[in-house]
Amino acid sequence: QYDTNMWGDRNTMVHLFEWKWNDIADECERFLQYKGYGGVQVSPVNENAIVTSGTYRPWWERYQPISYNLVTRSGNEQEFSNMVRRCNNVGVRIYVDVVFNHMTGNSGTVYGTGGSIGYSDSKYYPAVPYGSNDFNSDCGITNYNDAINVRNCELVGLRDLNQGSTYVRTTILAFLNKLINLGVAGFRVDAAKHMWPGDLEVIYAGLNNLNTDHGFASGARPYIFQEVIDLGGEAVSFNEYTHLGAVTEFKYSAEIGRVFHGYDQLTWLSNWGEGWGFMASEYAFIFVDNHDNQRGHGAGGSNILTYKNAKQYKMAIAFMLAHPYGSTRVMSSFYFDDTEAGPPADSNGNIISPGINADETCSNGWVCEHRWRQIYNMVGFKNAVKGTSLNDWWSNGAQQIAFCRGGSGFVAFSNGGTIAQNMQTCLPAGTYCDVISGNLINGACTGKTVTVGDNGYGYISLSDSEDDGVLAVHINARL
Ligand code: AAO
Repeated sequence: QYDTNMWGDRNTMVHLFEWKWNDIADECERFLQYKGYGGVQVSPVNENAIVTSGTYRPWWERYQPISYNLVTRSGNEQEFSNMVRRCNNVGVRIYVDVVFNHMTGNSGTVYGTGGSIGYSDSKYYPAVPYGSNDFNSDCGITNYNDAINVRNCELVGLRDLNQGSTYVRTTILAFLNKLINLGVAGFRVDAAKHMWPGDLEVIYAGLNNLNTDHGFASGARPYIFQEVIDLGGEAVSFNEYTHLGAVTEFKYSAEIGRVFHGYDQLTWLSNWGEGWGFMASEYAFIFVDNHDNQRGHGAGGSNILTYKNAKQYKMAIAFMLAHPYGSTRVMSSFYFDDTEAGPPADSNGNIISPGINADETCSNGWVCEHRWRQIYNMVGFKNAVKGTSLNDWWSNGAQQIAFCRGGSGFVAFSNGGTIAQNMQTCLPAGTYCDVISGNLINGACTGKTVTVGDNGYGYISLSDSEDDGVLAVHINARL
C-alpha cells in the first residue's frame, strides 16, 4: 500500500544514514518533531559482516547480512526498540532499510557485528540458520537485459537467497514482523529489482498490521518503498513492482540534478512529474540524492546533486518539496571524500555521535542536511500545503519560475537573473516570512518578508546573486 502512516500533516522522511539508535531517538525529540519531519529511514538494523580489508569498516558492510539479530554499529535490540518508542511518541515514524535479497559476499569465513560467524563460501549462516539449499546458484549478475539473470544470480557477488523457498520466506517474515511488533511504520526494500515480484507479493501479504500500541490505526498496513533502479532500457522495469507498493523513481533524482546544475531551463519544469516520463505520482518515492548515488554507487552519475554543491542542492530540495509530485525523502549524510568510507568512528570502529552546535548545525563529521534552515523550512512548507495542487505557474521563459500551492503557499526560483516585481502569491492578505532567507521566531522574521494585498499580489524580490535562489512563503509563516 502507498500510505506512509505518517502523523497529521507531516509528509517528508529523512534518511539518518548510519546514525545510532540513541542519537535518532534524541533527534526525534529535540528537532524532528518541531520541524515537522514525518519519519526517519534508518540504516539496516540486522547483524552485518565486519569488513576490514580494503577500506576499514566501509559504509556498505551493512548491506551484507550475517543474521537477523538486531545488533549493528548503530546499537542493539533494546536501543532500537527504545528509539522506535521515543520517536513514535512524538509522531515521528521509523522506516527500516531491510536487506533480504542476499547475505554476505563470497569471502570465506565472515564475522558479524553481533559476534555471529558465517561460512560464505559454503553459504552456511548458522545464526539464522540458512544453508546452501536456501540460496540460488553462484552465477553472477552479468546482464541487465536478462530478467532471470538479474533475479536468480548474485548482485556484486552477494550470496543470493531464494525467496521462492517457503523456509526462506518464513524466516524473512519472522524478521520483518518482529520489527512491525516493535512499532516500525514500514520498510525500504533493498535490491527489490533482484527479487521476483511474485515472491515479494507473498512476503508482503504475510506482514502483520502495524502495532496499535504505537499510535497506528487498527488494520494499518506497513508502508513499502521498493528500491528498483530503472532509468529505462533494461529487462526489469519499475512497473513490475508498483502494484506491490511505492517504488524509487531514480529518473527523478537524475533529472532534478541535471536541471538544477543549470543544464536545463527552469521554465521546462512546467510539466514536471509524469510529463517528464516519471511513474505515476501515487507510486513514486523520490529524492534528490540517496546514499548510493551521492557517492557514485547507484544510478544518475555526475548529474546527482549532493551537499557538496550546496546552493544548487538546496534549490533542488526546495523544488522537490514545493512540488506536489511523489513521496519525498531528504538525505542526511556524513562528510566523505573516499566514496567507500564509513561513518565517523573511533579507532575501535565505534560510530561517533553527531554534536549539535549552538546554531543547530552538526559537528563530529556529520553534514545534517536536514538541519539546514532552507531544507527544514521547506519540510514545513510541504506540510502547510498538503492536499493542494499546483496552480498559477509563472515563468520568464528561461531560468525564473514561480507557482502557488492552492491558497496556502507560494515559491519563486531564479537560476539566472533577478526577479523584482509584483506577483500573484495566491495567499490571503498579510505579511509573510520568507522561510528560505530566515525563520519566523516569536512573531518576527529573521529574513525577507513579503506583504500580500487583498488581491493576493505581493512584491517578489529574488536575485541569483543571493545565498539562495529560492523564495518561499506559506500560510503557517504569516506574521
Ligand atoms: C561490496 C563491494 C563489492 C563486492 C560486494 C560483495 O563494493 O565490490 O563485490 O561488496 O563482497 C552496497 C554497495 C556495494 C557493496 C554492497 C555490499 O553499493 O558496492 O558491494 O553494498 O556490501 C545495483 C542494484 C541496487 C544496488 C546498487 C548499488 O540494482 O539494488 O547496485 N543498491 C542497493 C543498496 C546498496 C547496496 C546494495 C543494494 C546491496 O542501495 O547500497 O550495495 O545490498 C545499473 C543497474 C542498477 C544497479 C547499478 C549499479 O544502474 O540498472 O540496478 O544497481 O547499475 O550496479 C546508469 C544506468 C543505470 C545503472 C547506473 C549505474 O545510470 O542508466 O541503469 O548507470 O551503473
